[in-house]
Amino acid sequence: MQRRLLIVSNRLPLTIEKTDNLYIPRQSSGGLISAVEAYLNSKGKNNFTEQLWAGVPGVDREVWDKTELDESHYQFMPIFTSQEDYEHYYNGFSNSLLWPLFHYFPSYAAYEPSFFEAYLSVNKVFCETLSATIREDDVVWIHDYHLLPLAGMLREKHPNITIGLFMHIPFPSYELFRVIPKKWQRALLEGMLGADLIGFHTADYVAHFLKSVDIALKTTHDNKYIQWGTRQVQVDAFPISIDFSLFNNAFHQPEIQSLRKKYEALKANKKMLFSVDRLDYTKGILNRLVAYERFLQQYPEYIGNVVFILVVVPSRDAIAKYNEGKKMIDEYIGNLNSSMGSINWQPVIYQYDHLTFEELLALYTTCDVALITPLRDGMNLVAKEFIASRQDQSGVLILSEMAGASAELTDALLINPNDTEEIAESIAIALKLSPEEQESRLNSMQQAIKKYDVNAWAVDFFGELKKVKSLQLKFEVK
Ligand code: GDG
Repeated sequence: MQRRLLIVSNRLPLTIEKTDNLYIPRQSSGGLISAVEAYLNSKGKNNFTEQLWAGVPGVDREVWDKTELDESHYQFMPIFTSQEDYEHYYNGFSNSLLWPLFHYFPSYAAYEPSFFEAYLSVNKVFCETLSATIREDDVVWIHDYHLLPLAGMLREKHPNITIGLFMHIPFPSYELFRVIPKKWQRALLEGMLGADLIGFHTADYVAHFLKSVDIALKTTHDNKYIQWGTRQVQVDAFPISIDFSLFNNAFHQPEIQSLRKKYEALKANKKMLFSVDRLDYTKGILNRLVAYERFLQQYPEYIGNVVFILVVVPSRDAIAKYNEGKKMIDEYIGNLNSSMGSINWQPVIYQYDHLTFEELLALYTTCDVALITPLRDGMNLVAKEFIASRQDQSGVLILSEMAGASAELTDALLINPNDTEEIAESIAIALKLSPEEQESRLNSMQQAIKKYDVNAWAVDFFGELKKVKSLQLKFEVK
């Protein structure tokens, strides 16, 4: 049987911009979009007859209707909500409670009942819009923490549909989850259990989720299965990945080569450190800067001989914590450049803006060290992309142990992001690592990513979804 795939995420993977009376969609960036797009674009490797992507478009219906869309790989299903509800659902419950709490920042969490109500309302709008077109044999693939109640809502209306839910962020230990009001805990977990398969990046997140369900909903799980009413729900780890070939083959693309030359000229004979993140307190940008300054103090021979290219991509700027974070980063860089820099040398070159794919790849492949220091990160695709891009087999990855990716990328120089001395020392070690050692570490990590690329991740997820569904319904999914 051939079936449709309905992808559901908070936002559609595009940002609509107005130029000369024309509305032009530009692809948005972010980990979820990178991974799901990569899977959808791998033509011929999936078995679905049609692919639809449902989410909020970020513009009103009138503008949406005027936008020129490319629907060659999948069709868009826009979800329209009231502005106020969306604000409380997105900036409120999703990003001022779930995001900070699930990333171990409980002091940043806001417990506002109106946010919770809006969170449920917007999930209901998603449910109603989807329900209008859903078919019993559709496979629904829900993404992330914005839409935790949705599977439960859809299940009530369509008891037999196949639903997979994938969480892109960590699931915290029960000690953190339990601080959420009990009624909300139950709504979130019961909603999630509407899915047939719930996927997380790591075995730790799976264990945390199972424990939270057992305690909050008084269930007992059997290995990776939870008996929920008449259904068996599977909970499993699927470490998200990237399109390895895309990043690996980019090395010799003419545009990337010529940009690389430009960056190499900027680098001159200096060593180059590079990092790129969305603006987010979880990404550890400030502690990275503190550690870099410490490195320059501890190893003064590098003063004037190293440069740190720091790219921060604007994100969630309507939330106060993000604005405050931006100010602190701006100030820190200003102080560092003025206290240690000179007319001839700036320790940090800073861009607060999005990069094109070509610029990103040219920077991945020009730098000597990628410095990735999140305080918490579900996975971190930048780390995998950097490794895959190094077809020249040189370069070193310094990676936080608090990123999900550290469970797989064990040949990186792993650091604790709170340990300034350790990061400073690792930068010095990275800059002295022999070419043979760089190659051997890169090679083993490249093999791992190549083997479990984004397509393998999705195929693995759909394979398990098919198995758990056939346990319940005994039907064939082709
Ligand atoms: C969430 C989780 C998890 C970034 N800046 C630019 C740009 N990007 C692309 C990167 C990468 C993606 O965005 C960022 O992905 P990450 O995984 O590093 O981080 P989040 O956005 O926080 O993603 C994360 C992920 O979901 C997937 O499950 O790994 O833990 O937080 O692909 O390349 N791309 C371009 N220009 C930029 O300036 N072209």
